[in-house]
Amino acid sequence: MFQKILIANRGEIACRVIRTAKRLGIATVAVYSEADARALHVDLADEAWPIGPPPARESYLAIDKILDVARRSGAEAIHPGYGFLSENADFADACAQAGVVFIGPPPGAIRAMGSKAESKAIMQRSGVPLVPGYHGEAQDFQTVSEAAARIGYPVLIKASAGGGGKGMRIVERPSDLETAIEGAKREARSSFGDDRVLVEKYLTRPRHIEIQVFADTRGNFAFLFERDCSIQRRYQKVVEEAPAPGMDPPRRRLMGEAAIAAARAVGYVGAGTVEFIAEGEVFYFMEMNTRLQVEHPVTEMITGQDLVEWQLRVASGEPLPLIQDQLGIRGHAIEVRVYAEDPARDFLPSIGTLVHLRQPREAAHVRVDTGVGQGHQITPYYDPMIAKLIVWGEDRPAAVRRLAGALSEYEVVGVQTNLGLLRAIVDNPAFEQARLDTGFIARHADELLPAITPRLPEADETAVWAAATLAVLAEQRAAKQGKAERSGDRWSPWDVADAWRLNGEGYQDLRFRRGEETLTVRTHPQAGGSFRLDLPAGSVQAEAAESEAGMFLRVDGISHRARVVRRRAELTVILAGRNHVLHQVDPLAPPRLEMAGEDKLIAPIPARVSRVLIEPGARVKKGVPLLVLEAMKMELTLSAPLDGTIETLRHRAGEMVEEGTELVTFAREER
Ligand code: MV4
Repeated sequence: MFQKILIANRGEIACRVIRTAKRLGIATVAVYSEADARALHVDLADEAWPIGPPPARESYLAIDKILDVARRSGAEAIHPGYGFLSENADFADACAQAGVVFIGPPPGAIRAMGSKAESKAIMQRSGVPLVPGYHGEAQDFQTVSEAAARIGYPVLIKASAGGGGKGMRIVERPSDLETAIEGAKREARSSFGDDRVLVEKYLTRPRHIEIQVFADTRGNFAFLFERDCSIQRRYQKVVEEAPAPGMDPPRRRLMGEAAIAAARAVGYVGAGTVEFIAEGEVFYFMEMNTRLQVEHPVTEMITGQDLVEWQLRVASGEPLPLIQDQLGIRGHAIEVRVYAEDPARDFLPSIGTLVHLRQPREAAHVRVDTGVGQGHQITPYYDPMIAKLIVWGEDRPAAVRRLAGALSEYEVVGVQTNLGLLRAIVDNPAFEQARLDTGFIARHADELLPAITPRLPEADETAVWAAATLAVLAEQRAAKQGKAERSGDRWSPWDVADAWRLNGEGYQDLRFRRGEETLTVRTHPQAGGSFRLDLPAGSVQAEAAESEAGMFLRVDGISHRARVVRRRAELTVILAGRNHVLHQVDPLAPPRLEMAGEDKLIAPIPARVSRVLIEPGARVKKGVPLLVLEAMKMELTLSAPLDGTIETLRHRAGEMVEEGTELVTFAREER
């Protein structure tokens, strides 16, 4: 077994690998970019080496820098995690040339499975079922249309060089085929520089079921059963679970053996995942991932195995820790990916500081794999994952219940998150009844992604205002007590925060703003530390007690749990599983500057200007693309907010811009 390994990754997977290495007594070397200098994985590792500026291509993708650290630190092996260099055959080759063990499959297997056409040809030879279709070189319309007729409509046109759904076109009838092929070719050419297409039988409601396979250097193979990853959004997995609902043992064995056949065909070693789309009784090969998947923890939870330990043992030449017949399934596990994304901006990454972060309490059957903590930054350079939440239950309903409970414990302030979507999925009857397929989110979009946030029940609405008000009053009391203690006259009447007034009952008015709504709450201190609050819905009796677990609030006898987090004048009240943002209005503050109107083009998130599409002086119509921004391997096209003449372009291609930066100004006469 290794004495010291380097983890060529960051975030939750780096922390996760370090955790297993430590348990096995293996020393760990972390690498970090300037943006990650205070990241969690840097703290957890035995040693940490800087490898460059934040952009991944100058740090986590910089093969020479990583191998240089491996050499200088004496690391014998490198764990690539997932993403970054984990499926880069050239990196695996470079490790071998540097005499460092790459903890992953042989480069040849990576290359074979990296090519869509080659991987399908290998599957065909190995008897692994492929979707009925045509993948040939001849691309003339006659050939493709005859193939489509043979397959039977509906068919799916896909880019041969593509992946992740780019360029896919569903064709319901022959008359639509030619247009669809032209569209797919155009998109394939612009996305992949290769306009070849293939045509397949279209499965209308498929499930995404993948098999975890493992192979060692002694020719042993095993499959660690399946995961169902059907709930995806824009081809990104959102919920993963194991075992797949409704899977029966004979079919599981069939799929497992097909997956092992695929792995064996390429001389596989290490952890791999064979992805299938399945519908009814049939299942077809989609692709093979030659890395440890993000969702591997659900497999670990139902098999009781540590897959990173398996990787380390196999990479150091040991045999598989268990053989097939020693592996079994116990219970059910579900994982959700908690992301800093903004549902109001089509789930664009939400960049910022995790001012407040409270993750579910870890327990026997609740696991939180995270790479961040309170106060850490979600930056525009990397995947905006906050954590993976994984739960286990004796059966699926128990796991679903435990997941709902764990999700209710999440508290995040400082960035937007997808927690609302995750909670809606887990509460959705179709999910609870395991009616899953890859169209799940699209089909239930109205319930899962409501255009407007549904109003809270009256009692919760009142509780939100009461929580904010009592939090401010508690702050004032604490400040007065602090002042009294510092003044040396603890009992001075001037320092009692009881809203005492000459000739009348004491009261204090507090003003808040929520969106466009401004509200004054008159507060009347009562005996025993409670307050009467005059709210829009009427007066209520309210009291609160603060603890590490948050605020315990009682309003007219009804109790609520809440958390109030202050950021300058902004108060975020976390209550009933949602964040409610209020602003405390300081009556003495100057009037709020009007926000920039729609006649400006400002950067919605920190990003790099990747393309400028216009010149100063150009006249543009509203909606015309002006700039393309790039953040975390995603492109965002910004269009003209009005008809007008471009006055100035503030930033050139290649420059980094902060969120809120003004990018383009329009000539004054048209503002
Ligand atoms: C399909 C399909 C239905 N029929 N192929 C999406 C991206 C790529 N991984 C393959 N994908 C699909 N291929 C045929 N013949 C449906 C999908 C698909 C999908 C597959 C797996 C997971 C999520 C998906 C979401 C939409 C479409």
